Amino acid sequence: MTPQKNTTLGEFIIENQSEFRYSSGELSRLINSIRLAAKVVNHEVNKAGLVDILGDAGDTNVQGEDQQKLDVYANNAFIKTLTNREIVCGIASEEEDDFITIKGRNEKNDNKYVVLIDPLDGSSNIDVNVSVGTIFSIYRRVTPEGTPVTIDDFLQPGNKQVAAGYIIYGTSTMIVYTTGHGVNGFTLNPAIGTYYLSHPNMRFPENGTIYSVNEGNYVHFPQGVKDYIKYCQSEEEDRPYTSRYIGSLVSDFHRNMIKGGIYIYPNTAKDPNGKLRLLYECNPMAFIAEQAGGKASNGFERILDIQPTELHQRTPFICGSLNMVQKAEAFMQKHKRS
Ligand code: P6P
Repeated sequence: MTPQKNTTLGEFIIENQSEFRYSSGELSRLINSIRLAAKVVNHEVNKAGLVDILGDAGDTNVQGEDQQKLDVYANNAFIKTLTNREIVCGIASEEEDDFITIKGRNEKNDNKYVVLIDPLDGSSNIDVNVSVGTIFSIYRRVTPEGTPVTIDDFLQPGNKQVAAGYIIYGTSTMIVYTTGHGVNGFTLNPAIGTYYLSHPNMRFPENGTIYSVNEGNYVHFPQGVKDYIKYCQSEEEDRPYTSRYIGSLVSDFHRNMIKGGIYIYPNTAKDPNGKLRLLYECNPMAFIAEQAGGKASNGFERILDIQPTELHQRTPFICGSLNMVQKAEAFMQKHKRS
């Protein structure tokens, strides 16, 4: 049943609590804590040009990327909010070299969930006032409650996620998430700080005419990706398609889910495993894509079935409208995996 528009996020969580297998209320509290952190980050993102929060934080993260001040701010805001709510037993973040262990009120490790997060995706867009986002992925721990979390709690395949979502700080601020029962989008009314259900039961159109890829790297792409891009640009049938690339995965994904489209970040000689991180970018976006009727792979296998081996591992990523992803995979699979 499609939920009614204008339901608030809080009402929606309560109304759908029973849908969640472990309906102990903890996941609801977890989603609520993400909602709060998103408001805090949104407040800073929206006034980034006005305060000394732009520019480089003077440090680099584990990815070797310059940390923007808002990266650090967003990372701290989500970690602080998730820690204070005593629901998670561990957090892994793009901005943290290793995972963070969180103890409960009684100094025990008896919370049930781990959260993996890209606190500010697309941060290179911050200084030029282009939309950015937060991506989150939630799992139940696999190690015994009461014991300290281990890396095994984080290295779970994406098909074990219990929830995933993103916040997009764009012309409006939205939370889009799934708990495995479809995808719903909530838009923030900044005047009162409340999120309202604006996009119930979001679905990827099966077909689309938008392709999102950084064509500046074209010469370094695998042959199958080059062939697919030339297919998109050919004058036959319903083509040429339109090329749109924002430089923020959350923004390109969100537009493609609404209008129909495909996002591709392939491997290259420079980045043999691609650029995007499996655990806190590709797995959550793949879970959302599949829940919305779309598809996500590395060109050869389903993203959600990849067994992770490292916290910050990368993967080639193809995601979007079902028929477009299948077409791209067909081109890629004509060539041996590079
Ligand atoms: P490039 C942002 O850093 C990000 O992880 C995605 O959000 C975005 O789509 C991609 O990298 C942009 O990378 O190499 O095209 O600038």
